[in-house]
Amino acid sequence: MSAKEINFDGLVGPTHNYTGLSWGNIASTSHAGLRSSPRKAALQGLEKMRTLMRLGLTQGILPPHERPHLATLTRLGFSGTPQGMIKAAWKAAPPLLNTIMSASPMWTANAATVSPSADTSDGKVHFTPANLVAMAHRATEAPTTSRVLKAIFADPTRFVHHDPLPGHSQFGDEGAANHTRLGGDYGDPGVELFVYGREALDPSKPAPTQYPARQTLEASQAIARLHGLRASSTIFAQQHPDAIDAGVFHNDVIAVGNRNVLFFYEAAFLDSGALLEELSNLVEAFTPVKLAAQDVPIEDVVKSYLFNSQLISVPGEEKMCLIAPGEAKSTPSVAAYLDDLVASGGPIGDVHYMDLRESMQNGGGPACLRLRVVLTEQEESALGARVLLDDLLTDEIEAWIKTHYRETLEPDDLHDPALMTESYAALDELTQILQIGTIYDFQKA
Ligand code: SUG
Repeated sequence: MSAKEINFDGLVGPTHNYTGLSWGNIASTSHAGLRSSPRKAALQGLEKMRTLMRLGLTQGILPPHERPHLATLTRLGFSGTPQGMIKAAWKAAPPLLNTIMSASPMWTANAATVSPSADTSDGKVHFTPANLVAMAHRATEAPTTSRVLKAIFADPTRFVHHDPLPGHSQFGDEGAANHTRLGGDYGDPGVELFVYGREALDPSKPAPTQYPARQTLEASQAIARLHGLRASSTIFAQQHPDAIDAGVFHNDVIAVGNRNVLFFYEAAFLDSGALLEELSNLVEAFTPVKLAAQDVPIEDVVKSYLFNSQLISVPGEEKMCLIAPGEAKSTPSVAAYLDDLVASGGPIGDVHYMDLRESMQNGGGPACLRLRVVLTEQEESALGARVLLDDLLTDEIEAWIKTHYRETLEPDDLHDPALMTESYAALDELTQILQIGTIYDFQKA
């Protein structure tokens, strides 16, 4: 069956800010306290989407979540008017309010794990929203993500939605950021590679010592079971604990795959030898592209987010293309490596650099901002909302951003009650533009 990969990018929300919530994500902690630009962030993201469209790819979009997330404040014992709750939370502890103001759902690589219909035992596309339990500000995302995915992939004859895994660190799940599908054509049965940071049931196994390993083997195994994947073409590999301790909090910060190509850093996996052997047995014409540690130090890999590039097949082009962050160009060791890589005649023939600085300063590069969904033509035509971009919709979203988003936001602005009113009004309008129905709590009140 023929199928294509559609990137569903997260639209940056109106409260995009820097308060350093993600321990182990060096960009997030090192930019804490900076002034952000929600408008610039959203426009930078939209420009990436336009770039992929210009290359001939189908591009999807996922809406931001409601912020402030008042439901979390209610669960934490705050009550009264929304304005009163915000004031009380700020007074109790600003970090508490920061937690419910983060625009982190923009990084849709963490929204869910998705298995295409060619890989699943019932021939349907399976979705499991990530529980994101490792970080408090992200642990509240799954219910809204689930609502959004169910609204878009609504047809029960084609799409299956699982509940997020139980909310315990033993089942810590960060979604597609730790999941790569390899194989031939997108419509052919593929090999699903799950990369985990630690084995929760066996603490004697290697694990990072400084920063959290957010994804467990147990979570990855549960998703493979839920999705009905063939055991013979499902691989579980451990990320190198030293990489996590160097700031690689998700596998997509150190490796990226597409079809028969895996582009990765030498020190990405605990046992690269075994993984590469398994992949060469399972993937036809498997082509590993390895960056040696002696060519680029891991600090530059993390700083530049080289491996958080999107590796894409461009229609009509024989070679693949990287959609890389601008920081890869401004990091000399990485820029030189990429020039050589393109000139080498290997499977990667081109690099497009994108300015995503606003998202990057929170540790979110090109690949963090997108959820890959492989769909057949029939599945694509069954989508239940207006979320596939064309020029008209992209222009409408751009105008919507320019009308509603603030130019700048300081961390101290987050308790401004006007920010809530503005954000909710904007999001309410967006649901109409996207024809996605009622997905936010505030719309039900
Ligand atoms: O979970 N940053 C995100 C970045 C996610 C990147 N995603 C992938 N690698 N796929 C995170 O650490 C920072 C938010 C803040 O500090 O407000 C943040 O959540």
